[in-house]
Amino acid sequence: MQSWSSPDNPVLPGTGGPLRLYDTATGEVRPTAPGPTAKIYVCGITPYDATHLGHAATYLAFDLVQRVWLDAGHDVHYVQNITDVDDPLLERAKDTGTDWKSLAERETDLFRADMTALRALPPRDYVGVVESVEEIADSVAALLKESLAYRLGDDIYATTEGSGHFGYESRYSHEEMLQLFAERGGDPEREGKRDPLDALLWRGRRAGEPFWDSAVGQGRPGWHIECSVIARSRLGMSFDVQGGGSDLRFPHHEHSAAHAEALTGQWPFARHYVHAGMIGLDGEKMSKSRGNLVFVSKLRGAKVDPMAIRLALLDGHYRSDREWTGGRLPAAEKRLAEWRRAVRSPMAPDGSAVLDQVRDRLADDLDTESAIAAVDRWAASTLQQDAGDTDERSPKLVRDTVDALLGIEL
Ligand code: 5CA
Ligand code: ZN
Repeated sequence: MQSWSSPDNPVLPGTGGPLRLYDTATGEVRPTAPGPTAKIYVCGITPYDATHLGHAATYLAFDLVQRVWLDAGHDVHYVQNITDVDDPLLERAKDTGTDWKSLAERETDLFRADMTALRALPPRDYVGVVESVEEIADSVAALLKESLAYRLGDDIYATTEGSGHFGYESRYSHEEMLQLFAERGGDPEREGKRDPLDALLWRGRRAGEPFWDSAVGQGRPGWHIECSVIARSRLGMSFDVQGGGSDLRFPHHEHSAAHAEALTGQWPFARHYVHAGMIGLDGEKMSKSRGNLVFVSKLRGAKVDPMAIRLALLDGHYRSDREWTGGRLPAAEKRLAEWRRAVRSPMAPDGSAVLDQVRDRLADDLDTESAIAAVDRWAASTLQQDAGDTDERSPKLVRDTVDALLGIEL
């Protein structure tokens, strides 16, 4: 699939330090330790509706990971998938009388446009499930051959034993896993499964559903094996960061890891599992199924500056669940206007302290609030001295810092 275009990214003087991130699997903030090329996989959208602010917040958190690594001198190999065939997409297409392929294409286009407007750096590999069916089926066949998977009717399930580490990523109790599995697309109650937590690898052909001919018969891939295969084939095992929202901690990331580990006999799938908190509206997680959504494209359509949306979403720690309230956008617009006035002020002081502080704060598990506060302090002191006489002799360093590290164009 085609990715989206990259914004210009200024190179800052010097280099940033190593990025520390909270790892769900170990429960601690640990340094990431990439080689010359840092490798990251971020779970992509299921394109049956437009990008809402929850999606955007999650992708912006991982955009910062990429920016901090680039600033630390790494090349970055970023892979993202598109779940362009799945139950919710097919249901929405049916309910609205739309062809599922056109629906996926339309919403993926909108997502690309939203990400471009928000100045998210694009993935190097943007990979659809539909274009990956063959390689996914080959992996399912390999699991069957090793007796790490079994057939149940026309479907195929993975055993949870294959990896030898099942449960390490999410660290939930068996009871919690069972409950989350039932809530998030699993089928613990299905008769004939060897273990209730076994995950669907391949869904045999059903009447009225799209299917493909493959090494394991007719049908379509299950959810977790998609990301498992797409990530492993592009990045190999033990890549640096597997990312997504906290609702992917279990079962999705646990099973994706387990499938790859079972198949290769290598561990771990990823060296860090990183999860962004949920954005809520009116006390509930913002979700397509609940319908309580604020869309990025709607805000853009209402001429809201995407940089204000970006700043509003970054003004909160990426790991905390947070509410989108009516005051967030006006506050971000005000802050953005101040920063823009400050970088145009002839009184602006040298920005190297701002660069040091923003670098330091982002490297510490993406502490965006403190990074923003550092720019605020600089802007306030600049504007205090400013008699209101502005010109274009902008202090380039702060402008570049805010651009390269926070992704905000002033
Ligand atoms: N296609 C799968 C991943 S392979 C999927 O979960 N798609 S999604 O469209 O439902 O979500 C895309 C990303 O947005 C996921 O990382 C998900 O965790 C995140 N996300 C969904 N809702 C929210 C929310 N309210 N707040 C923050 N992140 C969210
Ligand atoms: Zn995924």
